[in-house]
Amino acid sequence: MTEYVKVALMGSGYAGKSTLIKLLTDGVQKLETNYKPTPGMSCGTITIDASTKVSLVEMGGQAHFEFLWPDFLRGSTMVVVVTESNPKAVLKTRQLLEKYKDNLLGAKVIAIANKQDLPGSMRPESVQDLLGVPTYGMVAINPKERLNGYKLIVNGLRDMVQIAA
Ligand SMILES: Nc1nc2c(ncn2[C@@H]2O[C@H](COP(=O)(O)OP(=O)(O)O)[C@@H](O)[C@H]2O)c(=O)[nH]1
Ligand SMILES: [Mg+2]
Repeated sequence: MTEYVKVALMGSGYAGKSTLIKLLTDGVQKLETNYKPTPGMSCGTITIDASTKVSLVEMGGQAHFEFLWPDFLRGSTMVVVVTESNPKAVLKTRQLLEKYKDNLLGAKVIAIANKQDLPGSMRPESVQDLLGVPTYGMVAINPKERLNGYKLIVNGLRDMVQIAA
């Protein structure tokens, strides 16, 4: 029987959550780069091993969806906080983490400092100092980052669920 593990992507609109789902999801080849705000929810599947699949889910980031976040976060084995890497965005993300910290209890939480390709990006270590959770740099529009991103999810889940090999 296949077990589905829920991994929720959390973060402001425009951070790169949908792009990350496309980067990591089984069988998606082409990365679209024109921005469309996610209406409601978006979801993709990652196969980990014969009996484990990950449901990677994103909640629409716009403020008018925020009241749904606690429900959306519930039952997540892992929460990936996605942020743009400019200082203003990182501070906004810190506020979000503070506001929803009770909803993150029991989940493995990591952050992705996305858009490292843009000038003026903070380094992942500096973002980590502000966010207080393990933080990894990413360029979600670069297909070469697919394996890196995949490893972040799998290694994060290793503490939480049984994974073969
Ligand atoms: N330069 C750059 N742009 C990115 C990167 N990741 C995402 N984007 C762009 O940022 C915009 C918002 O991305 P999206 O995934 O829709 O954000 P979401 O609202 O968090 O789902 C899109 O135009 C993406 O192409 C990145 O690593 N670098
Ligand atoms: Mg989106």
